[in-house]
Amino acid sequence: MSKRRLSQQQRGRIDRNQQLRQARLDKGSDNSRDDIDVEDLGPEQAGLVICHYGQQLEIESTAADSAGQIYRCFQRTNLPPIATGDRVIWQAGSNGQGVVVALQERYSLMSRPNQQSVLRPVAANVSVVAIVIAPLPQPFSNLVDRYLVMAEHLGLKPLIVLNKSDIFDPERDAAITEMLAIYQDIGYPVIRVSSHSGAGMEALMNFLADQTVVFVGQSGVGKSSLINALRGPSGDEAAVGNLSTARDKGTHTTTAARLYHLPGSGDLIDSPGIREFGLWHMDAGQIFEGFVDFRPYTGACRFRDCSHQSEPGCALQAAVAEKKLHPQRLKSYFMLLSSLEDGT
Ligand SMILES: Nc1nc2c(ncn2[C@@H]2O[C@H](COP(=O)(O)OP(=O)(O)OP(=O)(O)O)[C@@H](O)[C@H]2O)c(=O)[nH]1
Ligand SMILES: [Mg+2]
Ligand SMILES: [Zn+2]
Repeated sequence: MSKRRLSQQQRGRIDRNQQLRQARLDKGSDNSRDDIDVEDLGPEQAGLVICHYGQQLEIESTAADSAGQIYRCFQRTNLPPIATGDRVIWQAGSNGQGVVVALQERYSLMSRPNQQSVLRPVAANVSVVAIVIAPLPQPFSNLVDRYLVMAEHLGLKPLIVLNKSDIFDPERDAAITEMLAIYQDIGYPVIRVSSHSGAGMEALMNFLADQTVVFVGQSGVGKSSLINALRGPSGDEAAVGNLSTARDKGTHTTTAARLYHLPGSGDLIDSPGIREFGLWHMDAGQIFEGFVDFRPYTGACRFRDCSHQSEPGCALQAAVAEKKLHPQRLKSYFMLLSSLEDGT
């Protein structure tokens, strides 16, 4: 292509931009996204994704002169899906909207399938997964196990948080005590707290200091309430929703993952509660590895393709018989495997 043709193209673009600017001046402020032309964008700068909902990203500037300011941005279509917690490069537009132009390397990415069974990124650059349960709504150990497998698979540190200790009833909730004992025996940290009474909150805060933590679990267990309690009065508290009166279930108050800074150092990511999610992006071997208490028995069964159901010489069944492995864990493992097969 000749230099002359290039310069003609350039001149054409300059003319078009001038017309656009003039049109904007004539109209006053204009919020339409189509008007953002490359030449209208400010310099590239670093930012942190605070929230991603629909097509929009909320980006917090991390540049020294504007640190902490929030901008609404779109992302360039050639970029992969971007999640809350991602570090990005973005450019401010002249109409208050910005454009994310690059995704920086992430050291972790937690994804899970959405309602339509499409695997979606939820939180990036997370170091701890806080799995929250409560006496109400009633916990499912299989859901906790799914989160544990996912955390192990991603190399993230899991923490199990029992919230609402103020309404914990040792008799009614005996099954929860038993469930938590299993996790503690395996070596998982368990912290009992109440975001309402403040009990245990200091221990939780100490565990989370300097970390980037994503709070996960069923709707209504109090993830947003815990985040509010950890941050203290801020003026931009996360929304909290009552349980449905009929069934003691959560009411899906949080609808998109959102990052909050702790007053000291550390970040908390609130996530929408879900009741179930599949692990079908993993294979059976990866799920086995996600049960850390099974690891001593890897390759120890008599048959190499042992299904650990009823074969002779099964090391896992032997460990259960010797009370070295809790039967509930094996049961949960089979449940996860069968959910892989039926795609749920
Ligand atoms: N008794 C008691 N209730 C609590 C506690 N923490 C939260 N709650 C209540 O539990 C309900 C649900 O709290 P949320 O913080 O909205 O729960 P969530 O896990 O964020 O729910 P989703 O956003 O729907 O996933 C609210 O009515 C809270 O007031 C607690 O420590 N004790
Ligand atoms: Mg919430
Ligand atoms: Zn076996």
